[in-house]
Amino acid sequence: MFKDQKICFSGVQPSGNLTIGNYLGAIRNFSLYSEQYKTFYCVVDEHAITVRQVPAELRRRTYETLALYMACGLDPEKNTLYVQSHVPEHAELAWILNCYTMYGELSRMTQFKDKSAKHADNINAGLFTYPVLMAADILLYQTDVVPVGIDQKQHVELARDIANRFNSVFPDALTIPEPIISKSGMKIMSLAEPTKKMSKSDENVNAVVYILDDKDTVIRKFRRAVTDSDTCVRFAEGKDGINNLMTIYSCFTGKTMEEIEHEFDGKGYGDFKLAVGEVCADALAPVQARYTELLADKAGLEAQMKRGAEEASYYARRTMSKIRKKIGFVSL
Ligand code: ATP
Ligand code: LTN
Repeated sequence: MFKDQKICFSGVQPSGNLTIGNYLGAIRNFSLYSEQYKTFYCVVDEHAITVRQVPAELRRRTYETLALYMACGLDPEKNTLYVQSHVPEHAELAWILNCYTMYGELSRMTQFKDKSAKHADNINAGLFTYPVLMAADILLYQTDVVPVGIDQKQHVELARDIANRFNSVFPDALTIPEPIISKSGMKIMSLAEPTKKMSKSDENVNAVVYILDDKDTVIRKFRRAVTDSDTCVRFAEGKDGINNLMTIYSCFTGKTMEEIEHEFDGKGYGDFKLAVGEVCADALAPVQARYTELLADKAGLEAQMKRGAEEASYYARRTMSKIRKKIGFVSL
Protein backbone atom coordinates (compact mmCIF):
# COMPACT_ATOMS: atom_id res chain seq x y z
CA MET A 1 0.00 0.00 0.00
CA PHE A 2 1.34 3.45 -0.86
CA LYS A 3 -0.09 5.46 1.96
CA ASP A 4 1.48 7.57 4.63
CA GLN A 5 -1.81 9.03 5.83
CA LYS A 6 -5.31 7.70 6.49
CA ILE A 7 -7.94 8.57 3.93
CA CYS A 8 -11.57 9.63 4.36
CA PHE A 9 -13.96 9.77 1.38
CA SER A 10 -17.64 10.66 1.00
CA GLY A 11 -20.00 11.94 -1.67
CA VAL A 12 -23.33 13.65 -2.15
CA GLN A 13 -25.39 13.57 -5.33
CA PRO A 14 -26.38 16.85 -6.98
CA SER A 15 -29.80 15.33 -7.58
CA GLY A 16 -31.94 17.87 -5.76
CA ASN A 17 -31.95 20.55 -3.12
CA LEU A 18 -30.09 19.31 -0.07
CA THR A 19 -32.11 18.60 3.05
CA ILE A 20 -31.44 18.79 6.77
CA GLY A 21 -31.13 14.98 6.49
CA ASN A 22 -28.11 15.40 4.23
CA TYR A 23 -26.81 18.11 6.55
CA LEU A 24 -27.21 16.33 9.88
CA GLY A 25 -26.58 12.80 8.61
CA ALA A 26 -23.59 13.61 6.46
CA ILE A 27 -22.21 17.04 5.48
CA ARG A 28 -22.16 18.66 8.92
CA ASN A 29 -19.93 15.85 10.17
CA PHE A 30 -17.52 15.90 7.24
CA SER A 31 -15.32 18.65 8.68
CA LEU A 32 -14.73 16.57 11.82
CA TYR A 33 -12.38 14.33 9.88
CA SER A 34 -10.08 16.83 8.23
CA GLU A 35 -7.57 16.94 11.09
CA GLN A 36 -7.12 13.21 11.38
CA TYR A 37 -7.50 12.14 7.74
CA LYS A 38 -6.73 13.25 4.22
CA THR A 39 -10.33 13.99 3.22
CA PHE A 40 -12.00 13.81 -0.20
CA TYR A 41 -15.56 15.11 -0.56
CA CYS A 42 -16.98 14.60 -3.98
CA VAL A 43 -20.07 15.91 -5.78
CA VAL A 44 -21.13 12.65 -7.44
CA ASP A 45 -22.75 13.85 -10.65
CA GLU A 46 -22.25 10.49 -12.39
CA HIS A 47 -24.43 8.86 -9.75
CA ALA A 48 -27.15 11.45 -10.30
CA ILE A 49 -27.75 10.40 -13.92
CA THR A 50 -28.97 6.95 -12.87
CA VAL A 51 -32.34 8.70 -12.78
CA ARG A 52 -33.35 11.23 -15.44
CA GLN A 53 -31.98 14.73 -14.93
CA VAL A 54 -32.57 17.98 -16.81
CA PRO A 55 -29.03 18.91 -17.99
CA ALA A 56 -29.21 22.60 -17.05
CA GLU A 57 -30.49 21.69 -13.61
CA LEU A 58 -27.84 19.05 -13.05
CA ARG A 59 -25.17 21.61 -13.97
CA ARG A 60 -26.66 24.24 -11.66
CA ARG A 61 -26.97 21.79 -8.77
CA THR A 62 -23.38 20.69 -9.18
CA TYR A 63 -22.24 24.26 -8.50
CA GLU A 64 -24.77 24.54 -5.68
CA THR A 65 -23.67 21.33 -3.98
CA LEU A 66 -20.03 22.40 -4.05
CA ALA A 67 -21.02 25.82 -2.64
CA LEU A 68 -23.01 24.09 0.09
CA TYR A 69 -20.07 21.89 1.03
CA MET A 70 -18.05 25.03 1.58
CA ALA A 71 -20.91 26.90 3.29
CA CYS A 72 -21.30 23.99 5.72
CA GLY A 73 -17.76 24.57 6.89
CA LEU A 74 -15.59 22.49 4.58
CA ASP A 75 -12.44 24.50 4.01
CA PRO A 76 -10.92 23.76 0.59
CA GLU A 77 -7.48 24.25 2.11
CA LYS A 78 -8.09 21.30 4.43
CA ASN A 79 -10.33 19.07 2.28
CA THR A 80 -10.21 18.02 -1.36
CA LEU A 81 -13.57 19.18 -2.76
CA TYR A 82 -14.29 18.22 -6.37
CA VAL A 83 -16.73 16.88 -8.96
CA GLN A 84 -16.75 13.17 -9.84
CA SER A 85 -16.98 13.53 -13.63
CA HIS A 86 -13.81 15.67 -13.61
CA VAL A 87 -11.81 12.61 -12.57
CA PRO A 88 -12.45 9.94 -15.23
CA GLU A 89 -10.72 7.23 -13.18
CA HIS A 90 -13.94 6.81 -11.17
CA ALA A 91 -15.73 5.46 -14.22
CA GLU A 92 -12.70 3.45 -15.30
CA LEU A 93 -12.35 1.67 -11.97
CA ALA A 94 -16.12 1.13 -11.85
CA TRP A 95 -15.89 -0.86 -15.08
CA ILE A 96 -13.14 -3.05 -13.71
CA LEU A 97 -14.96 -3.64 -10.43
CA ASN A 98 -18.14 -4.54 -12.34
CA CYS A 99 -16.25 -7.64 -13.39
CA TYR A 100 -15.66 -8.51 -9.72
CA THR A 101 -19.24 -7.91 -8.53
CA MET A 102 -21.97 -10.52 -8.61
CA TYR A 103 -25.43 -10.09 -10.05
CA GLY A 104 -26.93 -11.60 -6.88
CA GLU A 105 -25.15 -9.07 -4.65
CA LEU A 106 -26.50 -6.13 -6.60
CA SER A 107 -30.00 -7.58 -6.62
CA ARG A 108 -30.02 -7.51 -2.82
CA MET A 109 -29.34 -3.77 -2.51
CA THR A 110 -32.33 -2.13 -0.86
CA GLN A 111 -31.75 1.26 -2.51
CA PHE A 112 -31.96 -0.45 -5.90
CA LYS A 113 -35.22 -2.11 -4.93
CA ASP A 114 -36.66 1.20 -3.69
CA LYS A 115 -35.48 3.24 -6.65
CA SER A 116 -36.57 0.69 -9.23
CA ALA A 117 -40.05 0.71 -7.69
CA LYS A 118 -40.04 4.51 -7.84
CA HIS A 119 -38.70 4.73 -11.40
CA ALA A 120 -40.42 1.66 -12.85
CA ASP A 121 -40.28 3.13 -16.37
CA ASN A 122 -36.49 3.51 -16.26
CA ILE A 123 -34.78 0.59 -14.50
CA ASN A 124 -31.53 1.10 -16.36
CA ALA A 125 -28.29 -0.82 -15.92
CA GLY A 126 -26.67 2.23 -14.26
CA LEU A 127 -29.27 2.16 -11.50
CA PHE A 128 -28.44 -1.50 -10.96
CA THR A 129 -24.65 -1.07 -10.94
CA TYR A 130 -24.73 2.22 -8.99
CA PRO A 131 -23.16 0.55 -5.90
CA VAL A 132 -20.19 -0.51 -8.05
CA LEU A 133 -19.54 3.10 -9.04
CA MET A 134 -19.81 3.99 -5.36
CA ALA A 135 -17.32 1.23 -4.51
CA ALA A 136 -15.01 2.64 -7.18
CA ASP A 137 -15.29 6.16 -5.69
CA ILE A 138 -14.21 4.82 -2.34
CA LEU A 139 -11.57 2.29 -3.40
CA LEU A 140 -9.92 4.63 -5.93
CA TYR A 141 -8.49 6.67 -3.04
CA GLN A 142 -7.48 3.65 -0.91
CA THR A 143 -10.01 4.98 1.58
CA ASP A 144 -9.97 3.95 5.23
CA VAL A 145 -13.22 5.56 6.43
CA VAL A 146 -16.48 6.59 4.77
CA PRO A 147 -18.81 8.86 6.77
CA VAL A 148 -22.39 8.25 5.57
CA GLY A 149 -25.96 8.07 6.81
CA ILE A 150 -27.23 4.64 7.82
CA ASP A 151 -29.04 4.22 4.48
CA GLN A 152 -25.65 3.90 2.76
CA LYS A 153 -24.16 1.32 5.10
CA GLN A 154 -25.14 -1.57 2.86
CA HIS A 155 -23.32 0.03 -0.08
CA VAL A 156 -20.13 0.54 1.93
CA GLU A 157 -20.32 -3.09 3.04
CA LEU A 158 -20.60 -4.13 -0.59
CA ALA A 159 -17.52 -2.00 -1.37
CA ARG A 160 -15.68 -3.98 1.33
CA ASP A 161 -16.82 -7.29 -0.17
CA ILE A 162 -15.73 -6.22 -3.65
CA ALA A 163 -12.35 -5.04 -2.34
CA ASN A 164 -11.80 -8.32 -0.45
CA ARG A 165 -12.68 -10.34 -3.55
CA PHE A 166 -10.35 -8.22 -5.70
CA ASN A 167 -7.55 -8.54 -3.14
CA SER A 168 -7.97 -12.31 -3.01
CA VAL A 169 -7.06 -12.35 -6.70
CA PHE A 170 -4.57 -9.44 -6.61
CA PRO A 171 -3.07 -9.24 -3.10
CA ASP A 172 -2.67 -5.78 -1.52
CA ALA A 173 -4.42 -3.99 -4.34
CA LEU A 174 -7.07 -2.14 -2.36
CA THR A 175 -7.59 -0.80 1.18
CA ILE A 176 -10.67 -2.19 2.92
CA PRO A 177 -12.88 0.77 3.96
CA GLU A 178 -14.97 1.13 7.13
CA PRO A 179 -18.26 3.03 7.23
CA ILE A 180 -18.64 5.70 9.91
CA ILE A 181 -22.31 6.13 10.72
CA SER A 182 -23.10 9.37 12.52
CA LYS A 183 -24.59 9.42 16.02
CA SER A 184 -26.39 6.13 16.71
CA GLY A 185 -27.13 5.54 13.04
CA MET A 186 -29.07 8.73 12.83
CA LYS A 187 -31.68 8.94 10.13
CA ILE A 188 -33.86 12.01 9.74
CA MET A 189 -37.37 11.06 8.70
CA SER A 190 -39.95 12.72 6.47
CA LEU A 191 -42.15 15.27 8.27
CA ALA A 192 -45.22 13.95 6.44
CA GLU A 193 -44.55 10.22 6.77
CA PRO A 194 -42.16 9.78 9.68
CA THR A 195 -41.52 6.11 8.91
CA LYS A 196 -39.87 7.14 5.62
CA LYS A 197 -36.43 8.72 5.21
CA MET A 198 -36.38 12.46 4.55
CA SER A 199 -35.16 12.53 0.98
CA LYS A 200 -34.23 15.35 -1.37
CA SER A 201 -36.11 13.69 -4.20
CA ASP A 202 -39.42 13.58 -2.27
CA GLU A 203 -42.19 15.19 -4.32
CA ASN A 204 -43.92 16.57 -1.24
CA VAL A 205 -41.89 19.70 -0.39
CA ASN A 206 -43.67 19.97 2.96
CA ALA A 207 -42.22 16.62 4.04
CA VAL A 208 -38.70 17.94 3.68
CA VAL A 209 -36.78 20.83 5.24
CA TYR A 210 -34.18 22.10 2.81
CA ILE A 211 -30.93 23.63 4.00
CA LEU A 212 -31.88 26.74 2.02
CA ASP A 213 -35.44 27.16 3.36
CA ASP A 214 -36.03 30.56 4.96
CA LYS A 215 -37.07 30.90 8.59
CA ASP A 216 -40.83 31.25 7.94
CA THR A 217 -40.83 28.18 5.72
CA VAL A 218 -38.86 26.12 8.24
CA ILE A 219 -41.24 27.09 11.05
CA ARG A 220 -44.32 26.41 8.91
CA LYS A 221 -43.05 22.97 7.86
CA PHE A 222 -42.34 21.93 11.44
CA ARG A 223 -45.72 23.28 12.56
CA ARG A 224 -47.40 20.99 10.01
CA ALA A 225 -45.25 17.95 10.82
CA VAL A 226 -47.25 14.78 11.38
CA THR A 227 -47.24 13.65 15.05
CA ASP A 228 -49.61 11.55 17.15
CA SER A 229 -52.62 12.15 19.37
CA ASP A 230 -50.64 12.06 22.60
CA THR A 231 -49.78 15.48 24.06
CA CYS A 232 -46.60 14.98 25.99
CA VAL A 233 -43.16 15.32 24.42
CA ARG A 234 -41.40 12.02 25.09
CA PHE A 235 -39.28 9.64 23.07
CA ALA A 236 -41.09 6.30 22.81
CA GLU A 237 -41.76 3.39 20.51
CA GLY A 238 -44.51 4.12 18.00
CA LYS A 239 -44.18 7.91 18.32
CA ASP A 240 -42.27 8.21 15.05
CA GLY A 241 -43.18 11.84 14.36
CA ILE A 242 -42.22 13.12 17.81
CA ASN A 243 -39.13 10.89 17.93
CA ASN A 244 -37.99 12.44 14.66
CA LEU A 245 -38.58 16.00 15.87
CA MET A 246 -36.74 15.21 19.11
CA THR A 247 -33.83 13.78 17.11
CA ILE A 248 -33.67 16.94 15.00
CA TYR A 249 -33.88 19.16 18.11
CA SER A 250 -31.18 17.10 19.78
CA CYS A 251 -28.88 17.38 16.76
CA PHE A 252 -29.17 21.14 16.65
CA THR A 253 -28.94 21.79 20.41
CA GLY A 254 -26.75 18.92 21.60
CA LYS A 255 -29.37 18.11 24.27
CA THR A 256 -30.19 14.52 25.24
CA MET A 257 -33.69 13.06 24.90
CA GLU A 258 -34.13 13.25 28.70
CA GLU A 259 -33.16 16.92 28.72
CA ILE A 260 -35.64 17.62 25.95
CA GLU A 261 -38.44 15.76 27.74
CA HIS A 262 -37.68 17.79 30.83
CA GLU A 263 -37.56 21.10 28.95
CA PHE A 264 -41.01 20.53 27.42
CA ASP A 265 -42.59 18.94 30.47
CA GLY A 266 -46.12 20.33 30.76
CA LYS A 267 -45.96 21.99 27.34
CA GLY A 268 -47.84 20.84 24.25
CA TYR A 269 -46.69 19.78 20.79
CA GLY A 270 -47.31 23.30 19.44
CA ASP A 271 -44.63 24.85 21.65
CA PHE A 272 -42.23 22.03 20.93
CA LYS A 273 -42.67 22.25 17.14
CA LEU A 274 -42.07 25.99 17.25
CA ALA A 275 -38.87 25.45 19.26
CA VAL A 276 -37.62 22.84 16.77
CA GLY A 277 -38.35 25.24 13.88
CA GLU A 278 -36.47 28.04 15.60
CA VAL A 279 -33.30 26.14 16.46
CA CYS A 280 -33.23 24.68 12.98
CA ALA A 281 -33.74 28.03 11.20
CA ASP A 282 -31.15 29.72 13.43
CA ALA A 283 -28.58 27.01 12.72
CA LEU A 284 -29.18 27.22 8.98
CA ALA A 285 -29.02 31.03 8.74
CA PRO A 286 -25.20 31.39 8.73
CA VAL A 287 -24.87 28.48 6.26
CA GLN A 288 -27.33 30.23 3.93
CA ALA A 289 -25.53 33.57 4.16
CA ARG A 290 -22.20 32.02 3.29
CA TYR A 291 -23.78 29.93 0.52
CA THR A 292 -25.26 33.01 -1.18
CA GLU A 293 -21.83 34.66 -1.25
CA LEU A 294 -20.11 31.58 -2.60
CA LEU A 295 -22.68 30.90 -5.29
CA ALA A 296 -22.44 34.47 -6.57
CA ASP A 297 -18.80 33.79 -7.46
CA LYS A 298 -19.09 31.21 -10.23
CA ALA A 299 -15.49 31.69 -11.37
CA GLY A 300 -14.35 31.05 -7.80
CA LEU A 301 -16.32 27.80 -7.68
CA GLU A 302 -14.89 26.73 -11.03
CA ALA A 303 -11.37 27.46 -9.81
CA GLN A 304 -12.12 25.28 -6.79
CA MET A 305 -13.50 22.47 -8.99
CA LYS A 306 -10.34 22.57 -11.03
CA ARG A 307 -8.01 22.55 -8.11
CA GLY A 308 -9.98 19.80 -6.36
CA ALA A 309 -9.95 17.65 -9.49
CA GLU A 310 -6.18 18.07 -9.84
CA GLU A 311 -5.59 17.03 -6.24
CA ALA A 312 -7.94 14.06 -6.51
CA SER A 313 -6.46 12.99 -9.86
CA TYR A 314 -3.04 12.64 -8.34
CA TYR A 315 -4.32 9.94 -5.96
CA ALA A 316 -6.66 8.40 -8.53
CA ARG A 317 -3.87 7.93 -11.07
CA ARG A 318 -1.65 6.23 -8.53
CA THR A 319 -4.29 3.60 -7.76
CA MET A 320 -5.20 3.10 -11.42
CA SER A 321 -1.67 2.58 -12.61
CA LYS A 322 -1.17 -0.06 -9.93
CA ILE A 323 -4.46 -1.78 -10.78
CA ARG A 324 -3.87 -1.75 -14.52
CA LYS A 325 -0.56 -3.53 -13.98
CA LYS A 326 -2.00 -6.09 -11.60
CA ILE A 327 -4.83 -6.95 -13.95
CA GLY A 328 -2.58 -7.50 -16.93
CA PHE A 329 -3.37 -4.46 -19.09
CA VAL A 330 -0.38 -3.44 -21.22
CA SER A 331 1.22 -0.24 -19.95
CA LEU A 332 3.02 1.93 -22.48
P1 ATP B 1 -32.00 10.91 -3.03
O1 ATP B 1 -33.26 11.38 -2.38
O2 ATP B 1 -31.71 11.58 -4.34
O3 ATP B 1 -31.84 9.42 -3.05
P2 ATP B 1 -30.61 11.51 -0.60
O4 ATP B 1 -31.37 12.65 0.00
O5 ATP B 1 -30.72 10.18 0.02
O6 ATP B 1 -30.84 11.43 -2.15
P3 ATP B 1 -27.75 11.44 -1.08
O7 ATP B 1 -27.04 12.37 -1.95
O8 ATP B 1 -28.01 10.11 -1.64
O9 ATP B 1 -29.14 12.04 -0.56
O10 ATP B 1 -27.00 11.32 0.31
C1 ATP B 1 -25.96 12.12 0.76
C2 ATP B 1 -25.63 11.74 2.19
O11 ATP B 1 -26.69 12.17 3.05
C3 ATP B 1 -25.48 10.24 2.42
O12 ATP B 1 -24.40 10.01 3.30
C4 ATP B 1 -26.77 9.85 3.09
O13 ATP B 1 -26.61 8.74 3.93
C5 ATP B 1 -27.10 11.10 3.89
N1 ATP B 1 -28.54 11.23 4.09
C6 ATP B 1 -29.47 11.41 3.13
N2 ATP B 1 -30.70 11.51 3.65
C7 ATP B 1 -30.55 11.37 5.01
C8 ATP B 1 -31.46 11.38 6.12
N3 ATP B 1 -32.76 11.54 5.92
N4 ATP B 1 -30.96 11.23 7.36
C9 ATP B 1 -29.63 11.07 7.55
N5 ATP B 1 -28.72 11.06 6.55
C10 ATP B 1 -29.16 11.20 5.29
N1 LTN C 1 -24.57 6.62 -2.85
C1 LTN C 1 -24.47 7.76 -1.98
C2 LTN C 1 -23.67 8.88 -2.55
C3 LTN C 1 -22.30 8.40 -2.82
C4 LTN C 1 -21.28 8.12 -1.85
C5 LTN C 1 -20.17 7.66 -2.60
C6 LTN C 1 -21.21 8.19 -0.48
C7 LTN C 1 -21.77 8.11 -4.02
N2 LTN C 1 -20.50 7.69 -3.91
C8 LTN C 1 -19.00 7.28 -1.97
C9 LTN C 1 -20.02 7.80 0.16
C10 LTN C 1 -18.93 7.34 -0.59
C11 LTN C 1 -25.86 8.20 -1.69
O1 LTN C 1 -26.78 7.93 -2.43
N3 LTN C 1 -26.03 8.87 -0.61
